Amino acid sequence: MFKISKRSFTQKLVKTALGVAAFSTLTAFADEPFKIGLILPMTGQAASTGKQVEAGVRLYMAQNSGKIAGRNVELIVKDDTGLPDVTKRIAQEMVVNDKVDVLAGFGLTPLALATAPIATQSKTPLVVMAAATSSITLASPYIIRTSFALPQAAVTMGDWAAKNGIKKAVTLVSDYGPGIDAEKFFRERLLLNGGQIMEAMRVPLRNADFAPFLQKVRDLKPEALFVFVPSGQGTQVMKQFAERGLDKTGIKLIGTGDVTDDDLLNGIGDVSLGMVTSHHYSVTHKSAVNQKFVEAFEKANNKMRPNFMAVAGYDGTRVIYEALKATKGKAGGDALLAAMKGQIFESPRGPMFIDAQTRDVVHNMYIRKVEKINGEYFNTEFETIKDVKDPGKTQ
Ligand code: VNL
Repeated sequence: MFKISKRSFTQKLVKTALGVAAFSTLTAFADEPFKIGLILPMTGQAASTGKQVEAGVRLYMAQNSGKIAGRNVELIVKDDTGLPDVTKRIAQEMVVNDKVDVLAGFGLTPLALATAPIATQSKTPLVVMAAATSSITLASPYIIRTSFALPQAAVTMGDWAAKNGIKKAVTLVSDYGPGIDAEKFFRERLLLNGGQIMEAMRVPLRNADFAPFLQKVRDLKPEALFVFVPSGQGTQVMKQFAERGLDKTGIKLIGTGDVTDDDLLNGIGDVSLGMVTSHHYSVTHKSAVNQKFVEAFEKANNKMRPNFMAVAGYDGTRVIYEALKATKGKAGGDALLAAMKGQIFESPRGPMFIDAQTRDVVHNMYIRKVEKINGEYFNTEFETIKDVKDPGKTQ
């Protein structure tokens, strides 16, 4: 009798204790902010990318302030200066000390690749908002990408060039992941269409001097020069192209949209006029969603124009917020990751889809040319290739 009652008493105690524990985890969970660890190059050669991505993230957060599924969202921003070891160390600290729920940012391919193992080991979703080498998404099953993949731009540019009578081209790319993707996929398409690459030139990523390469292009006299350089370096290539007088030789300048970065065009000026590029975002993209985005972005950033990096930051933040809503505020890497996969929505760039299988972005590619409108320089879209998946993933 005594034994039984003692047992039931203990059982009751255990039950109450469990109840209290369950209740307190629930409340703790709702009180805990949801943390996004944003790692970007805010100084150094890729600083313009850091600035644009951060501004895109902050705009989305300002437009969607308040609690998401009962939780406050906290943003932690750290500068990795564009060095992979630093990115990795910051990511580790953010996961271990700050207990971030998501890692985001990644201005250059080597920075994303260095951090991928941390995402895998800690099961933390990692949203790539800038880097664009095709293989990045293969580096960890926890990577989601909202920027783009270089082959999407290179293949569509190769098709356009071939269709527009370009048979002989020279390629000039930055000598690392995205440049090598751009070179490979542009070349494949041109060859497939009966064209020829006269020379494939690779320029170092850091402290690039394009002059000797451009001199060689002048001597080779191709019909077109296809260029990829990362966002921020376009000014230098275009200015040196003009300084060498290549703009007077009839050699057509084409490339991926990274070169005619919307953010830089007004500083580049007349030499950019008529340059044809392929890209997924242009500030002039005609849609109500984009018009609203550009107005709000310029207003919040002292008239700075958003470029494709800003849009990827904005869209990436949306993917994170919607995932948190879908899990009803529950973080935990796997649940959050599952809710990021397959998202489909209208971005300022146009329709956008996160392919659940590849965790990569599927979106339209636009062929654009640089034009002067009311004294300012813009990329204007004149052809759309719909729903382009990364061609690098199907090979
Ligand atoms: C990368 C690709 C970086 C495209 C870029 O700008 C870019 C990269 C900083 O993967 O490193 O425009």
